[in-house]
Amino acid sequence: MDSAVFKKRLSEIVKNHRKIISKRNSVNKNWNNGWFKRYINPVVTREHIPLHWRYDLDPKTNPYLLERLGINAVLNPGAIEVDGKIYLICRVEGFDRKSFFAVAESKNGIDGFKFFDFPCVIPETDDPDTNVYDMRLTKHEDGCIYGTFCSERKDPAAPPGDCSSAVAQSGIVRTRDLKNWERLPDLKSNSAQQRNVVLHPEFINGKYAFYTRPQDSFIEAGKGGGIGWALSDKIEGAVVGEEKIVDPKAYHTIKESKNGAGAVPFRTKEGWLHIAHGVRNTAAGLRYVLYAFLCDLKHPEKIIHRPGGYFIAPMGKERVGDVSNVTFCNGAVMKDNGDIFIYYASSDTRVHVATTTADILLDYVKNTPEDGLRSAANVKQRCSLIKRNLEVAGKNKLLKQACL
Ligand code: M1P
Repeated sequence: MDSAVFKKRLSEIVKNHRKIISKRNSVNKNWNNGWFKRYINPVVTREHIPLHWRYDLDPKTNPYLLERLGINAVLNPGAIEVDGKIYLICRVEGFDRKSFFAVAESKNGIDGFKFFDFPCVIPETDDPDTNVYDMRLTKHEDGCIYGTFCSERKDPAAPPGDCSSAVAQSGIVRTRDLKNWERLPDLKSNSAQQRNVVLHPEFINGKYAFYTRPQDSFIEAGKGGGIGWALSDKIEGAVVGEEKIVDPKAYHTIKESKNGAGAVPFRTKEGWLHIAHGVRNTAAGLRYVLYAFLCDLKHPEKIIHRPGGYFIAPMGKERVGDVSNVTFCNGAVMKDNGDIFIYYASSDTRVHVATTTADILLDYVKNTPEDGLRSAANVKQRCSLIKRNLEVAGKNKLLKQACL
């Protein structure tokens, strides 16, 4: 290939990449339930990954300017605010199925995300991880930023020929600048499988507190499951004993198959706000949705409000991707003024933002009725809403328009 052709291809890929990373975002006006704002564009996709992470840009070694190391998806970021900027530690998955972490930063949190110069280099332990993903970033009151993530290794008990069975445990890293990462020993617990581990941002009785998910097998919760809560005396070589179930999975709900803690909870004036994920089975496979709940300020292991149903479910194009019908969140940011940015991935493929405020979320968790757990109970709930509305509307013309 002559150099003119190389140059032409280069100008095309550069132009396309610039277009993607400079795309402004705007609110999707078709979504209007008042809980949060949805946005037209995803905030980070595989196409946002810098070109020099994917292409060999040397015409001598790559005369056709082919992509050498493709990126399949960018999903499930942990999130943190530092000096007013928002940083996402994204799970980036190569064409080779392996995930790694990479940090992207934005001034406003809704567009303009740009990756750091290099992906994160996460040290391995003596027992190397085969795959790492879904990091939660906790700004802890001990002064450090911690990342808890899923570390996956081949199940040593897998029979010959079984190349899928895996063991998932929680890896832990520590950083002060999101660039240099110190690997601490993995969390030790009594559970066979451990994913979706979140480090609570404050000490509890002088101990480090973790939301966990004790699970029997890799995909299925089995007899285990639910969001657990456990304390560790230390973070360097963290060990937890009994995992008290804070939020169990429940029959015929959005979390009937399994659930898991999501973003690091926000401290608000009325309690710790959580965004978690719930999973149920359908004829089309597992369906992952996000739900919210509020925990007591002094006892973060105690739920005080649990609205029924889901908070965010996949909508429109979000429904389709590598693993369809999935919304997943492991990162959100609350600014000092109460503005909240929830980062969620759709169908394990790309990352979106939903924005809301602490006041709105508190209103949502406190005033959305709990799931009645039976059709008849939920019809009763809805009839009582309708009756109250008809009374309130009375002869008020404006309100009556909403009661037709
Ligand atoms: O594919 C959906 C999600 O499946 C897993 O979540 P959980 O452990 O709750 O089943 C994770 O692999 C997650 O990354 C993925 O988005």
